Amino acid sequence: MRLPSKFSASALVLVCALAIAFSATDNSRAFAHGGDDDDYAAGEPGNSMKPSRTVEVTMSEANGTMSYEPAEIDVKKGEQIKFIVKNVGTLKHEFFLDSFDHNARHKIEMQKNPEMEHDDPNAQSIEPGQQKEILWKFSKLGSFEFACLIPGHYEAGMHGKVVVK
Ligand SMILES: [Cu+2]
Repeated sequence: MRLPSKFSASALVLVCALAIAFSATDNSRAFAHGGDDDDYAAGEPGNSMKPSRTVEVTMSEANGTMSYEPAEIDVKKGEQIKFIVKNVGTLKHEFFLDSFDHNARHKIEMQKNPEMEHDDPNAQSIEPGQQKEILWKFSKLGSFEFACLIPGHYEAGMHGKVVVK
């Protein structure tokens, strides 16, 4: 007889905790938007004092497509990656590393504000002929996305994924 009521009480606590967690997350993102997000879904900013593996990623356009090379990168959980992202194309591009969900939401914001510039630990805007570094620690398991959220670029093929195992 005690078990069901205990169960529902703890279920209720769990629901409340989730509701609070979600509203806190929403608030922090809403607050941070327009500036930088401190809510990183793909892991955490890297520490330059710690070892890292370098991965070069090039961005380009050709034959009506836009792409990253490589478009899929495998890492181990806890691994720190130094992305050297080179724009070898003729248009400005971005490297935006986040969850698929966050990128999808940010893409909608960029449709309203296409001139948005990014200079964050997980996101850089890169002019043609330039390169930037992103040092990132993949502290969470799962699949994450790097994408260019300049209107039209994602649809033209400019996205890739990082699989953390
Ligand atoms: Cu682009």
